[in-house]
Amino acid sequence: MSQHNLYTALRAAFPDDLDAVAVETTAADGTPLHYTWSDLDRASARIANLLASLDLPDGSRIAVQVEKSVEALLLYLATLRAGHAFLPLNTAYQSGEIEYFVGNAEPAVVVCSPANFGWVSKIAFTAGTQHVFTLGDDRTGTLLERAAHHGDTHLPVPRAADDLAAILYTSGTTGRSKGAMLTHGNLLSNAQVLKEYWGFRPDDVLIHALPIFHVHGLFVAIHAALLNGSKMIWLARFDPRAVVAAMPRATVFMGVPTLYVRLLAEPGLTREAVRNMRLFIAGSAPLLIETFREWQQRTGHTILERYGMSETIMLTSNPYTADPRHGGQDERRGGTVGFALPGVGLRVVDDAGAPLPVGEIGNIQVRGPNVFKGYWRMPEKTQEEFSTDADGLRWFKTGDVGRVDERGYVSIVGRSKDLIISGGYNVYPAEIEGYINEMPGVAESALIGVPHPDFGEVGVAVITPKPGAQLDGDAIVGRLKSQLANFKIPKRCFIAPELPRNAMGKVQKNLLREQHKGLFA
Ligand code: MCA
Ligand code: AMP
Repeated sequence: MSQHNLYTALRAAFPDDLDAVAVETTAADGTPLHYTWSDLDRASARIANLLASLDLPDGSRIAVQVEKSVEALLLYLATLRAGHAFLPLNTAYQSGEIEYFVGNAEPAVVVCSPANFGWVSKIAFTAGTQHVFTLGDDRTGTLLERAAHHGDTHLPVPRAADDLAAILYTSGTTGRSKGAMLTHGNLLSNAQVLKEYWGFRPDDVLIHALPIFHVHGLFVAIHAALLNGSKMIWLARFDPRAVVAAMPRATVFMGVPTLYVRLLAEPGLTREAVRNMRLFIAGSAPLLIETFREWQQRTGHTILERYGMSETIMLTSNPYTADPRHGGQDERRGGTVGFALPGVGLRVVDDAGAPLPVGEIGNIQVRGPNVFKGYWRMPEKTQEEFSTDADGLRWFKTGDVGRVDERGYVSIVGRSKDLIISGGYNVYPAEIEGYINEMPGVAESALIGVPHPDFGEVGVAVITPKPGAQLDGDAIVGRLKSQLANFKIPKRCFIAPELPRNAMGKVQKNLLREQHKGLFA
């Protein structure tokens, strides 16, 4: 069964010349660093051997909250090799958030930044975790110290396609986050489809400028490069100038729309700068048509927009070259997310679950080998999110609202889930409202998404006080900052005597959105 261990497939795609450079990056002090394919294989073997030496139960969760580094990538590869489940956590998460994830996932191993060891290890040990290691972004920490004592060869643990490879927490519309369980088969099948669909070539060079704790940076980008034996130019954080400077040596770039907006503000972005590039891919949030057009005019390149989710990895994509399934159509259409990827079933249904005719707007449901196994220890929630059709096929309810045109192009026109996507990060209003509502003097609150020129959308809170209470929006923001990841903090807080409600008593967020839509214009 070892052929289903994702690492086996990635390793098989490494080039013959293992001494060629696989990852090029820069240390924090500016020193250039090069990792060969052999380095990736041997260093991840050492960490896999360390994990094996801990005698962990099969399928243990390895929770990781560390700054981006090549060593963090090695830890991901090592976790696959060792047959455990990788659980990446956003570096912006604060102690309350980490406490929930660790309590819920019960990881056998937690890896954190050396600076956070004090509070993270306390949470981990309290939750019963046996092993806490540290990993800095400068090749320091106990993980590498311990791994250095282990051998640099390791055979991937045999895994079935259905075995768990990763858990990605994604917030729910109500209540707490749910852990989406992705298998080796989910990840590999999707990576193989994208490799073909996006025409990846061994001589491609990918600029990797995204965080590696979500699907986009961790799976879509890394697997695309590794499954092709393509080099990555690895940037620890997104810096538009550094991305433009890397372009003459690169061929592919992937980013959320905010990255494209910021690149367009960079004077160095010229046709000359992109002369070697073959493909720009965008996703994770809607790409504004203005950004799509401005990019075309400025660079001569047409951004390829695609759509996916943590639960499904990639679902649709605009074509890279002619798509024979769609009459040889090769146009990348702005404002659409393209066609359902090969192997992905996509349908649009009404609220009762009945399929709608071509062109009509409704709820998007999907199926395919990329669709996750279920939510970690939440069988009922999992069941609620799937529907079974008359032929017995199971469809996952995406919570996205859209349509498919007569040519097969999918457009996302809205969401049935109450979700704000800010700079590519998801913010679930219910979570933030919960924190605000617990503060003294607060009667109730509503978090709405309003348009923002940089982040696409940002959260704005409207809060009503209890009778006689005096509330201060800035103080509320200050308090939230100590409790929640920074991207979840409302950019503004308004105090209002009441929230608008409909006849059923439901808060009319659409009216609040309308009222505040020009806030950041
Ligand atoms: C940073 N800030 C934000 C965000 N990021 N505010 C709202 N939304 C954000 N996304 C705020 C911080 O709170 C802080 O505010 C200030 O900006 C500076 O923080 P810093 O960390 O320095 O910001 P940055 O480095 O400029 O980050 C912006 C960013 C980052 C590079 C756009 O947000 C980013 O990397 N986004 C990509 C997310 C991503 O990879 N998503 C993929 C999810 P203050 O100073 O007030 O504290 S995967 C997915 O969605 C699916 C499956 C898919 O289809 O791909
Ligand atoms: P996540 O929970 O981080 O996996 O976010 C998944 C959600 O991001 C999807 O359900 C969509 O709402 C949104 N999304 C991803 N890509 C796109 C896109 N290209 N256009 C519009 N929305 C997108």
